[in-house]
Amino acid sequence: STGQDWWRKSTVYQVYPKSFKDTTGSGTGDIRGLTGKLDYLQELGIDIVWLQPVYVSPQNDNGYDVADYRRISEDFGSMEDFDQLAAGLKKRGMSLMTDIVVNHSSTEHPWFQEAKLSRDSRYRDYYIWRDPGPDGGLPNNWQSKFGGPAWQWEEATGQYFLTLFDKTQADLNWENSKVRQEVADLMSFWAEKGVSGFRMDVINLISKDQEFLNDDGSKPPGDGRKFYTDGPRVHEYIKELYKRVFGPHNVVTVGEMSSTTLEHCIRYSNPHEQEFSMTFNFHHLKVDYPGGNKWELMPYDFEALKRLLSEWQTGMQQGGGWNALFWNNHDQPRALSRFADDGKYRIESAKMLATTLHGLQGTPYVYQGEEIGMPNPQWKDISEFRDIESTNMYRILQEQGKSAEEALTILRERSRDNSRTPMLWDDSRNAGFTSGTPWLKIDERYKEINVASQLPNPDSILNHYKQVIALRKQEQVITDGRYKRLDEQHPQIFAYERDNGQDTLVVVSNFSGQEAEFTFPDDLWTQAGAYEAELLSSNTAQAPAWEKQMQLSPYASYMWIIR
Ligand code: TEU
Repeated sequence: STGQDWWRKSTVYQVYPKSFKDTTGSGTGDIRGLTGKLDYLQELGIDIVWLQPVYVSPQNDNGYDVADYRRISEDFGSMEDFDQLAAGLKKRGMSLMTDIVVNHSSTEHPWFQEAKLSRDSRYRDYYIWRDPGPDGGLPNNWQSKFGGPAWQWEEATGQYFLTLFDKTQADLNWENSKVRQEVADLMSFWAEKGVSGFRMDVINLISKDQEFLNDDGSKPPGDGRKFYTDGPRVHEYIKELYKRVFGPHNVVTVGEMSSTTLEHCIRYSNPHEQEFSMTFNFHHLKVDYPGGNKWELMPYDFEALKRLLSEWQTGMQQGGGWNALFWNNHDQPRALSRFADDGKYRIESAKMLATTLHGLQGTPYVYQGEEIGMPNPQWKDISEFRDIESTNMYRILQEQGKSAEEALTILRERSRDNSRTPMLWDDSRNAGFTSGTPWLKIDERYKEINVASQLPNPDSILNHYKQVIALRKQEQVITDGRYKRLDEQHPQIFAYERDNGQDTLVVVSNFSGQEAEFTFPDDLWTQAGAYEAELLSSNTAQAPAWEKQMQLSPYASYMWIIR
């Protein structure tokens, strides 16, 4: 069915379990810690909890290197703990979404452990093996997303295997129908255990052009991704999964689309295609990457941010696709520090980002800590970082000629660890996250920024999130209103409307630390000016009167409805 699906009015809360809540003193979070916080999430108005990987894993990429797809790692608890979590969510009318990481497995997975021993292994073709290239070197020039070549040499059998990410994350061979059946079986296993949603990791990379040609270095950056992003059979593979798992179990699904295009995301998420319910795309989170390069710094391009958000709203709407809406996740620095102000105007700008995102069409994702305004931490030195991509890049940037200090400056802004510091529950030791030694540093500001201090405060960031999340269920126009941008290249303001023929929603946000003046376009004002607009959300004590011209204070953000 289209348009009526329950998850189109849902809000998802993303849990990075390693950093959410530790109940054993191990210093890393666990499943019981999450189960103990379900009342908190229910109170926030969350419908779906996305639990990131808790499977058996060597933790080289914090669980995105899976060594057993059906077993819970002891680091996070037991299968009984998982069952209690699922029951706890069900009891509250909430849903559990789990992470499925099947573009690659850990090299410690039994399949790989057997495959690497012999070219005749029954699991050999579960992975992607190639002979050395004509010059005796690497099969081609593809680069890993975490730096270095995308091929690892296996001495025993004299071949290379493909690793688009860490060298301990071996790409699975989706050309092999046995691999595709294994994935369908493992997803059905979890669906039968009560999982009603799946997030599929870098799922648009699973179909590789079988020529494995060299990348000629043209755009996008010559790292080979044009030969495996949205590859030749990707839609076929996802439709097959829909038939085998998504349809029969009626689960909500979100595909993480690394790079990708609007056209593909329409195909991935238009219900008539029977592929995914929705897609994550990352174009709006690359507007501070000079020439698409994550490891160079520049102030973010505000006009590009607004243009991309608008293009994807309009494009997906016209194509019948459905966006996963997000500012934050465990791979990105905190949006509060990146696109707004984590200092003087921290509270106003955290609320501004929430209002701006939650008025858009799609399913919003709240990443743990975002709802209390957690910023990027202050990193002292390289020893504080844990992320494999960050520690690799600290070395690679210096190999490329940057000084250690320059590399650290880049890491402070770009590192995925920025969003992985433990959740701040209260002002007790370690912010109430653990009684042990936290695996990653606790943000110094935990005494000022934590859940306990915000729960009772009606003006807190937390209660602002609760308010905007509730609006999605109250106002149909947020689900189906046609999107239209209202600001013409304004240097400070992002403004848009949503109109569904009954109601018109208007959102106006000041993304700057200065006063800003906004004038409604004539045509909107002609229609709307005559009506009294009802203020649905505000992040300042006084909202401007409903006038054609408005003055907005720094990071002010408002949502009105005209009925
Ligand atoms: O991320 C995909 C991915 O490409 C991101 O890691 C990001 O684009 C990268 O940091 C490049 O700068 C998924 C998971 O979300 C991520 O945590 C995993 O590390 C990755 O896949 C491999 O499984």
